[in-house]
Amino acid sequence: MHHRADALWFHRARPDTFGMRAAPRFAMDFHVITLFPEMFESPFGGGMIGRAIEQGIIVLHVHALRPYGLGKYRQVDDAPYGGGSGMVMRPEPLAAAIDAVAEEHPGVWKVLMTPQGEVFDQAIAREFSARPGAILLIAGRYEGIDERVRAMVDQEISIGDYVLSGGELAAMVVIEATGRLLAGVLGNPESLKEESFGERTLEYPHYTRPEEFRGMRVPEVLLSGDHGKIRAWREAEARRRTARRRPDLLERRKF
Ligand code: 6GU
Repeated sequence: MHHRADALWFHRARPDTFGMRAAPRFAMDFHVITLFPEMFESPFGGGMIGRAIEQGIIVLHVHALRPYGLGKYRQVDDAPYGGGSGMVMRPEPLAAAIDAVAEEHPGVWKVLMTPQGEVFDQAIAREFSARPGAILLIAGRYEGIDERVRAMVDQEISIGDYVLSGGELAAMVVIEATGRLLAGVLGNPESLKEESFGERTLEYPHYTRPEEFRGMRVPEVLLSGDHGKIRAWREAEARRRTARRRPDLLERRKF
């Protein structure tokens, strides 16, 4: 039997499960199935997501796949039928791990991390952050996973057109991008509002002190104190930049 003991927990007990609180606070559970649970330790030890985990806004459950492996050696992969190089992840350990998580969290949204999936973007991050239930991210390794695992998941996600050795980093990208959209994770919710403009355009250029650095001056308009003019300048710059660097964003009006 595989129980909670098999999962590594990198979060403190959720502080908002009992007692009084000033305002109802939303918490989101992420589950990950991986052969390398250690990979999830330091990336979430600091920063915004680390703090959100400490505060119980994000609850991260990392489930090691190895205990679900087959036989004495807890085998999780095998040679491909039909021949060819590399190993393929067998379906049974993944199925057992997925079932174990789903049993504890009925209705959990199951996502397979794979380069063949739908490409993750800000719209999917938003969808995920608005989901009522937990999200399970399944990180594959080796050359691939047995095709029949696809029947066990709700969605397949890639983080872009390049090859990673495993889905772990991809899963972390999804957790970071989704987690920071949850209420209370960002220090300043205003910056999220400003970003929604930035979803179909790149950001405008930012400047801080000093006024002159190595011969480069801060644009005068930013020193003018005229907030209407500043807003107009920023929007124009953002649009100009997007047209130059990422015209695809202007064409693809998804948001
Ligand atoms: Cl989700 N997995 C792997 N192995 N490589 C990737 C990816 C995922 N997304 C982009 N490249």
